[in-house]
Amino acid sequence: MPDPGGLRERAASALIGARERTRLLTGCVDERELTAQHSPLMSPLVWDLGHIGNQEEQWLLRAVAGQEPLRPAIDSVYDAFEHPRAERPSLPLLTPKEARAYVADVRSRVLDVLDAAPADGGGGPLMESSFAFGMIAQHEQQHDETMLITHQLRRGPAALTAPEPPPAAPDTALLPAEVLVEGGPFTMGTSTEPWALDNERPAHPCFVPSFFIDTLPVSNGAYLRFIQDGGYEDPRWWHPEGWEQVRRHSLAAPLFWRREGSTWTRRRFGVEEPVPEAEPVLHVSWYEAEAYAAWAGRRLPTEAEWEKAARHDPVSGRSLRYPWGDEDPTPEHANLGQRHLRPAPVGAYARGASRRGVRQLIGDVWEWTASDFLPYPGFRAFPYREYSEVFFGPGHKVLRGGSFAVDPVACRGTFRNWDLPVRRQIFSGFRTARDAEPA
Ligand code: AVJ
Ligand code: FE
Repeated sequence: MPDPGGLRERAASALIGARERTRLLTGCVDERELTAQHSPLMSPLVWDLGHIGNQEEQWLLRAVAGQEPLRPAIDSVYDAFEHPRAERPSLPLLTPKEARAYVADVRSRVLDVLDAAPADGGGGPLMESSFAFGMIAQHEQQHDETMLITHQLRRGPAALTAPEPPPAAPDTALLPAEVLVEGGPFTMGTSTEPWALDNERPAHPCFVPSFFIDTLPVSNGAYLRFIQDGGYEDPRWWHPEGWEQVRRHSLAAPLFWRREGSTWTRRRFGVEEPVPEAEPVLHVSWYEAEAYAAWAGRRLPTEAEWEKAARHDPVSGRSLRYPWGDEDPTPEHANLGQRHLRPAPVGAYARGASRRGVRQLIGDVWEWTASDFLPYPGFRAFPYREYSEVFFGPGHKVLRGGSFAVDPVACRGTFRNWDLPVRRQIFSGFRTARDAEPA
């Protein structure tokens, strides 16, 4: 079939890229480790695998192509809303062998559907279903990030390796600590990004007063000074619920850190190593990020501030797709796609800087914002309420920018992630902001 606009090619390569990563994450440990629960916070890896295939079957084979269910009996097993993660090991899961056969069967049928879809550059059937293919590729990539978190929580020797990320750019020491973003309106969200999910839509004007934002994410070295200054012992810096967490769980540092006399080490994908001071801090909760910011005399940026810093071009007044412009990310722009198993040092990726010079907004670490996860004005849930709508409200905080574990297909200047403020097994860090004094 012809492929005007390259829609078919883009969808196929996004699906194939996601599956290569899934195969790596589920192929580097044995059967026992695939079915084990490495943490009550996570599913067994084999559940994620079956769920990836089941969502693909439901949204592409059944909804788009109108096919009959392949295995209707397993729908409920892989329904994330029916079963919380902690109880998934006790479900009648497909075995690793069965799950692999199932996802491969679904995928070969999906590629046939894609191949046969009538192409119509003018917004015909392929254009319309292109979103569904993009959504499913993003869904698989999101579960690949979830599986990478499971790998990080897993005990035992390393199962994954990757080359080191690039160093900080030579100009890092000369960068200003913060950047001014002048007050005024900008366009938040998108109505044109073809694979943007429901919560990123629609584009709408948003007025943001002047503020300063950190040029770089907060580093381990800076976070260590908070620890050494008694940050975890002083309720002044903490949200009451954050302080409650500190006391109940005796928190004293980010997750996976361990004190060895006067030095700190951390466990990273099965390897114990000294905490690298120049790297963005990772595995902190929203409460820890907020406490650090209070201690530093600053605050977390709101979600609108983060997006304006990342997308607004002060010259044209337009909102860009990415901090550097409208081109898709390359390995020169950002640390994405699990090419590396860690963030790059702060100051890396000079080519990925925003128009105002803010670095590493995309990739490296997810950045906590001050904001609750809420719908934009004009929000419409699609294709299902359970993707975003059921999570709206004060219980979930927004994270922006994506981590080293996020694939470019699931990462844009408009992309919104969310989680509970206590969560810290995720690849989360932050940067800080402050109000600009009125001129
Ligand atoms: C957007 C990362 C919060 O993993 O819970 C996966 C993505 N939604 N399957 C999640 C998602 C349905 C979601 N997050
Ligand atoms: Fe899912």
